[in-house]
Amino acid sequence: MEKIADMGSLANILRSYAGKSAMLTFHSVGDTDALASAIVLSKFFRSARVSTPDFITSHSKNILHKLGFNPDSITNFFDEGADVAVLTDVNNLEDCGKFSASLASFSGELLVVDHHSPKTIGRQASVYNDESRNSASSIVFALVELAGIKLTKHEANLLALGIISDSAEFINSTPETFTQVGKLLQISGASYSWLAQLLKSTPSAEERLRSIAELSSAEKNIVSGILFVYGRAGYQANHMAEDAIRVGADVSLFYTISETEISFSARMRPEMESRGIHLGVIMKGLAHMIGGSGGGHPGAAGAYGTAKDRAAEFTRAFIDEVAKRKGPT
Ligand SMILES: [Mn+2]
Repeated sequence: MEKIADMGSLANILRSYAGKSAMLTFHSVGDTDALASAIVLSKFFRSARVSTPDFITSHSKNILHKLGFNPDSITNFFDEGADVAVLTDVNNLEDCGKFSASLASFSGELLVVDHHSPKTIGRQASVYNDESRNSASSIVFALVELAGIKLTKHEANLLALGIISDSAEFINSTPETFTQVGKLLQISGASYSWLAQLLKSTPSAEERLRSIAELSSAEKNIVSGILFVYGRAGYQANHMAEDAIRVGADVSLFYTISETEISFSARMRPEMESRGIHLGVIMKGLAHMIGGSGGGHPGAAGAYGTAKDRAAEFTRAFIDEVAKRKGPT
């Protein structure tokens, strides 16, 4: 594993890849930042495919669709034949779910572009990690500018949404966040209110009714001063978890069960991060309980696995882990 010292060196590496083919991928359950950074980075290659280890969130799927991209072009095909595999928005193989093993044995080069705290990768890889940036999309836009690559209006909007969504709509931002989003809006000609609307797309009356019903039947408990809201979601666990935070929960955890697996989504109010709680770390640590994998960001994370009957144990362990981490670090 080789650390790439600065963005100039990263740009040089990408320049040297111009004639190559690439497969770009990201953490399991790809979000808007993961997708935006992968899709725009693919411009640096002669040919490229963006693949997800499992699926992408329905929210980001919706965003792709509304911005004029084809969400079905993102498949979960692992391209063994690519010259280069690129990981964005993730810096370890474990969080790449079903692609982990294939990435470990991938015979081509591996390039990592990420903004999370650095991790070790147990294989040859070139790694660019910039924790000072709040999103992978922010790194990719800086890179695009440095390399003098032109963005289409769609791409500019997508990168802007990657940055905005990972900054929790500017809550975790730096002056650079605003500068970049400003430049991207200039390129696309879109208004901020239109983009912000895409992040909030109002569900149908039926969907909202279901959310309210599910939220009111969810479990609610205060443990160590933390308000937890949790339970089974009939439809989309991530939306339920987000709704719970919106109505005042400190931490939420919802799951869905499909024919083959159980899938959890956890969310947390941003202020809780100062207590040293990192949901991504917690979900990753507990995923073995459901025979699968997990991970994500401090305030938004997921886990899925095949042990469909372990929902209650997983939930209990999750609450214990979060409550234990209470207190400033
Ligand atoms: Mn990200």
